[in-house]
Order: sequence, then structure tokens, then C-alpha cells
Amino acid sequence: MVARTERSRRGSRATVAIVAAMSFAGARAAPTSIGSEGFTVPPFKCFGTSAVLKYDMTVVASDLSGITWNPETETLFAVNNGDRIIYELTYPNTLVKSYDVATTSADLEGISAMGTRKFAFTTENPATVYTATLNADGTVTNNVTIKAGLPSGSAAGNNLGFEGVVYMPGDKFYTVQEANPSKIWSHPLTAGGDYTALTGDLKLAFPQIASVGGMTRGGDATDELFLVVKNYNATGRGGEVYNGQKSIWRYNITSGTFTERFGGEVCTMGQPEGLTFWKNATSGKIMMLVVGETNEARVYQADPTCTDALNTTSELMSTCAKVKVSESNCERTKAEGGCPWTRCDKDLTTHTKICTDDTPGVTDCTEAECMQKCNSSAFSGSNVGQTCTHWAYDVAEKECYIFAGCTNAKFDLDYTTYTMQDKTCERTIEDYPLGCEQRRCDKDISTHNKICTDDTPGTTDCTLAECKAKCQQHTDFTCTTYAYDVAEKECYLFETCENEKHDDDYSTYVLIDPTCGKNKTAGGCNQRRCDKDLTTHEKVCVDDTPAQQCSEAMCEYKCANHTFTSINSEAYCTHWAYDVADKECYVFYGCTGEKYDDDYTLYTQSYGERLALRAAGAPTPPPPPATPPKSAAGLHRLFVTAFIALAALLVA
Ligand SMILES: *[C@@H]1O[C@H](CO)[C@@H](O)[C@H](O)[C@H]1NC(C)=O
Ligand SMILES: *[C@@H]1O[C@H](CO)[C@@H](O)[C@H](O)[C@H]1NC(C)=O
Ligand SMILES: *[C@@H]1O[C@H](CO)[C@@H](O)[C@H](O)[C@H]1NC(C)=O
Ligand SMILES: *[C@@H]1O[C@H](CO)[C@@H](O)[C@H](O)[C@H]1NC(C)=O
Ligand SMILES: *[C@@H]1O[C@H](CO)[C@@H](O)[C@H](O)[C@H]1NC(C)=O
Ligand SMILES: *[C@@H]1O[C@H](CO)[C@@H](O)[C@H](O)[C@H]1NC(C)=O
Ligand SMILES: *[C@@H]1O[C@H](CO)[C@@H](O)[C@H](O)[C@H]1NC(C)=O
Ligand SMILES: CC(=O)N[C@H]1CO[C@H](CO)[C@@H](O)[C@@H]1O
Repeated sequence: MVARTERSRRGSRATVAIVAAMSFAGARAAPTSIGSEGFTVPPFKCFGTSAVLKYDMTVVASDLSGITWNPETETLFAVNNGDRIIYELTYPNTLVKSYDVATTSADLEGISAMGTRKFAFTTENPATVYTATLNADGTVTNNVTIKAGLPSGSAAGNNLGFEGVVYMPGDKFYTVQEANPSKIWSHPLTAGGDYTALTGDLKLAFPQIASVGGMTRGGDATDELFLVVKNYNATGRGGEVYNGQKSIWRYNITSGTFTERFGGEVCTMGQPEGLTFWKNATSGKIMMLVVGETNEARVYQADPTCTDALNTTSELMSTCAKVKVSESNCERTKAEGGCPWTRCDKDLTTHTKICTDDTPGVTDCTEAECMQKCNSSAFSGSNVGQTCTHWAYDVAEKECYIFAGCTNAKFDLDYTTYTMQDKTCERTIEDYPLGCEQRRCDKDISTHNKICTDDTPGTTDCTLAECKAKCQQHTDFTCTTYAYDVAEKECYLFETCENEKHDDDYSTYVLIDPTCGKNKTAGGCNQRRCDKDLTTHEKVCVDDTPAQQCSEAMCEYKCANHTFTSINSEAYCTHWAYDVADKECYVFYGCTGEKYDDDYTLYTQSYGERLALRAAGAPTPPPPPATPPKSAAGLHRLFVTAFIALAALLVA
């Protein structure tokens, strides 16, 4: 413990010394070059607790997967794993040039500036490092494949190859493998050698890293690497366990240890994939830029004279808040159609069966009466005094349950369950232009900022679109929810929405609906998936072989055909997720911890849809591919292939 503290202090003093030697005068410094950029990365504490900028790096079309600062041109070079294009831009978001590096795989994942416009970059499938010169006129020359593929016997599943590369000036390349295992490798600067493992499986190292999105160097430091980690298990300073964390980790190559981590806004990114540091020539500040899918960008800055020590960031800044997992499983009101074929678990939830079919016309009731009984909390016996939150009605038998809370809502052939009030309205402006009308988060207990006011109309007020944009760009805290007053043009931003309730003036919107809940007809929820660590699931189609892949229609059918019998005989599949690119499919029972996923679209499936799909039967699988081109279809394919080849020739 003492030894570690000593080392940390020395590390930080050394950093300060290097930076002080640069004696920054405040004037604009001349461009620097790789290996002498005039800084190392100060301890993370120095980057403070607020991002200085949060934005979408829209000049990179999509799938932003890696970035590097090039000190000689004072521009950024970003890679996109959707095409094979490297984008050069001026910070923060002005396109300079784009370069088609024509790699055999389009899956670009990492990039590192090497000086004199030379860059190293990686592709994931297979794990490969390339170098090339990206000329100012947009041409690509001197392209070299340093090495394709890991040494034989080293695991690297499809899509789990290199996520990042670091050129260490005059020394070697370092690469990082995404997962199974997450691992750092090195390779000599010249082509033809082999990768050498720098670490073992990072999952077994103390931060329990299970997935890495990128890696970068820290200015002129030759013994440090910085990893963008997408999934690791953390232990808090008080011993508390936080699973599924995201962060930046600092790694000391000499000692082979991770020395500190930084969560902050990295926690809120969908999928952090790239990181780079530079020294701002105007302000002298050390800039830290984290980027990720689709084109999220977060910027922090540190004063190089900062004297904080390594590993002294607060628990709050180093660790992501635990994900709140919603427990209630029916949050749809009568107006929203309720939750069909569902009833709260009466063994676990306080309830009264308030109408029965014992004496039709006397003991039974209408749906409106059932709702009214919940509204008036008409509990009987020992439950008198409880507050009704949910009610369930059986249309056929005219029976009614009222519930205080709703634990373990599950399949029921006869009932539809309704909540009296959706306590967390959660509407996006895209799905509901009016949002949640006359609702607002409780500003006494929700972290908030009143960002537009009617003090000086035309100056301090704003439009609804501006209110939303301010939420997206807010840096004091991560804004998830915004509320807008149309009459006064006022706007509130909220970090979380605690105790949402009635408000005469405001309509409330979320940036992202955390429980999107759309069926196939409604188009599903793009780039979302239930958390497979928290939800009962089965991966029913995989991309290991073409025979194990499936079509979207088959994925939907597999949900309809699936019962999680280990739970019970009525645990029907409720959600399915499909990856169009890899033709992979998950089926789920419930959906806990729904979150961003770059590959999947998530769909709900009601019992009604299930019955209809089962009645229609399994979709016919597509014809087997690559039959000899004798049939008309084969000839057609041949023509298409020839046409594509011709088009490619013409383009080239
Ligand atoms: C890395 O570890 C070595 C050996 O413990 C130490 O001498 C060095 O100062 C460390 N480097 C940094 C940047 O902390
Ligand atoms: C993190 O903890 C969870 C729950 O204990 C476990 O399932 C998972 O494998 C752990 N991850 C790593 C990387 O150790
Ligand atoms: C950081 O310090 C805490 C004690 O405050 C210690 O438990 C932890 O292991 C340290 N982390 C690293 C990466 O050294
Ligand atoms: C440098 O800092 C200034 C002032 O904060 C900022 O406006 C500018 O965008 C920064 N430029 C770079 C390249 O970091
Ligand atoms: C519930 O009862 C109150 C008072 O009786 C009434 O004002 C309100 O409209 C009722 N709400 C619903 C949803 O029926
Ligand atoms: C449907 O489920 C049955 C029973 O589990 C299984 O035998 C069958 O292969 C499934 N059909 C499809 C198309 O997956
Ligand atoms: C699918 O969702 C739409 C829109 O939410 C809804 O109107 C429709 O009834 C749903 N379809 C089924 C079969 O549940
Ligand atoms: C941009 C470019 O010239 N790319 C080439 C790099 O080298 C490979 C293999 O020699 C070629 O296939 C690429 O076209």
C-alpha cells in the first residue's frame, strides 16, 4: 500500500517536471512532432470533473471506432468501421480530407500517428496492422501490411480482433485485442515478424477487463498505454462491487500494472472506442478526447502544471453509477393499451380480487368499474389502507383484481394489466412530439439546470429544439431528460428524473427511451439489446457457420417458438434481438437493463403476436447459396457479380 502511494507520487512529480521544463509562455506554440510533443498525460484527477465539450463528431459518417492526434498537421485522424475510410479533421468537427485505405477488410478499428503523414491502423477481421502514408492531396501511398493474424493457437474470435494500435516512436507497435481474451500484444516496427503477448488475459488481471474498445499512447511517455475499456468489474474504495463498467485505464508497461482509471462521461457513452491526447497550442492545456459509436465525442482538459497524484480521482469520477434496473414490469396505462396477457403475481403482490363471476350481474363488473375501484383503492380485509397502483381485468369473465404495486408481472391467458399512472413517462420527441404533457421531474431532488428562462425574451429563452440540443451538449452533468414550457419558452435539463409528477406548464422528454418496447410492426428499437447478463436469454442463431445463422423472419419465429421451460411452462419469449450484418439472433424472457448495442435491433413480442406467428408456421429458409451457375438464379448471380466487378473497375 505504502509502496504504491510512493510510486504514484513519484510518477506525478516526474510528469510535472517534464511539463515545467517546457515552460509554456501562453503564446501559440509551433507544431510539434511525434516523440517530442512536449507533454505526458498528467494524473487523471487533473482532468477535473466536467467535460469541456460533448458533441457528435458528425464529419465521421458513422461507426466512429478510433482516433489519433497528428501533431505535425495539428489535425485529428479518425477511423470508421463501417467503411474503410480514414477521416482527417480539424478539432472539433471540420472535415479536412478523407482517405480510402482500400484494406481487404472494411472493419477499421484503430489508428496511430507515426509522423511525416505516416499512420498505423488496424482491422479487426482478421487482426491486422497496416501502415500507409496519407498524403495531403488525399492519396494513399506506401501501404504495408505489417502483419495479418495472431500467432497460431491464439484465440481471436470473429469480430474480436484488434480494436486499437499504438505506434511507440522508434520502438514498436502495441495492439489490443477486444475480448475472449482481451490482451495487449507488441510487434516490431518492420513487417514480417510475429505478435508477442505483452499481457495475459486482462480478465484475469485485477481490473477484470472483459472488453476493450481502443488504445492510445500518452504524448511522449514510452512506458505508458491508455486503454478504452467497455466492460470490466470494479471494486469501489469502500469494497463495493460495480459490474459492467466503462472507463479509461492507464497501464504502466514497465511495471506491468494498471495504475488508475477514469469514468466520468465515458460511463454514459454507448460504446467508447477511441482515445487520443494532445497539447493545445493556444491554451497549453492537455486535451483528452474520447470517441465512440455512432459518433459521440467527449473532451476533458488538464492543466499541465497540476500536481495531483495518480489514482486520486474521486470514486464518483473513476466509477460509473450503478445502472438502475427497473423492477416494475407493467408500466402501461389504459390509454397506452395496458399489458395484455399479463397479471401481477398474486402470490407476491398485495391485492384484492374485487369482482368475480360467482353471480353474474351482481359480483362481476365492467372494465371502467374495475379501474374506478383501483382509483379509489377499494381494498378489503387486512389490505384496507393500501394504495392501488395496478389493476387487471378479464374481459371474458368480467373479473377484476386491484394491486398495490406489481411484482413479477407474468403471463396470464385471461387478464390485461394496467398501471394507474405511468410514473416514468419516458417519451422521446421523435416518438411523441408532445412528450409527456404536464409532467416534470421533481427539481428538489433531481440534479438539474434551468438553462433557458423568460427573463429576457429573445435572449435567455429558447425553442424546444434548442432545449433538446442543450441537453445533448450539457457538460456539468449527463443530461438524460429535458422539460420545456411552450408558453414561456423555458427549459430545464435533468441528470435523472426523480419523482416525476404533474406540472401545469412543462412537457417532459427523454433523449433515449430506456425501455423502448416496440414490436415488429412498430419497427423495433434500433441499436438496442436487453442486458444478457441480467436477462434470461438464449442465443439461437450465431455466425460461426452459415448453417447456424438465420434470417430476421426466422429470428422472430424462433421467439414465437421458444418457451423458457427452466422458469416455467408459460415463460414465453417476450423479446428478440436481431443482428442484420452477422445474421445472429437472441431470444429473451423479459428485458432487464435494456441498453445501447451497435449491432442489434430489439423487438417485443406479445402473446397475441406469438400465436399468429405460430399459426403461420416457420418461414421457409432462403435457398442454399453458391450452387453452380446453371440455373437461371445462378446465371443471374453471375451477371450481378460481373456487373459489380465491372463497376468496381470503373470506379478505380
Ligand atoms: C512505471 O513503473 C515503473 C516501475 O515501477 C516506474 O519506475 C515508473 O515511474 C512508472 N511510470 C509511470 C509513468 O508511472
Ligand atoms: C463480473 O461479475 C459478473 C457477476 O459476478 C460475472 O458474471 C462476470 O464474469 C465478471 N466479469 C469479469 C470480467 O470478471
Ligand atoms: C487506487 O487506490 C485505491 C485505494 O484508495 C486502491 O484500492 C486501488 O487498488 C488503487 N488502484 C490502482 C489502480 O492502483
Ligand atoms: C484549444 O483551446 C481553445 C481554448 O479552449 C479552444 O477554443 C480550441 O478549440 C482548442 N483547440 C485544440 C486543437 O485543442
Ligand atoms: C380518480 O378519482 C378522482 C376523484 O374521484 C377523479 O377526479 C379522477 O378523474 C379519477 N381518475 C381516473 C383515472 O379515473
Ligand atoms: C420449434 O421448437 C421445437 C421444440 O423446441 C423444435 O424442435 C423446433 O426445431 C423449433 N423450430 C424452429 C424453426 O426453430
Ligand atoms: C404492435 O405495436 C403497435 C404499435 O404500438 C400496436 O398498435 C399493435 O397492436 C401491436 N401489434 C400486436 C400484434 O401486438
Ligand atoms: C490504397 C492502396 O493502395 N491500397 C492497397 C494496399 O495494398 C494492398 C495489398 O497490396 C492493396 O490491395 C490495396 O489496394
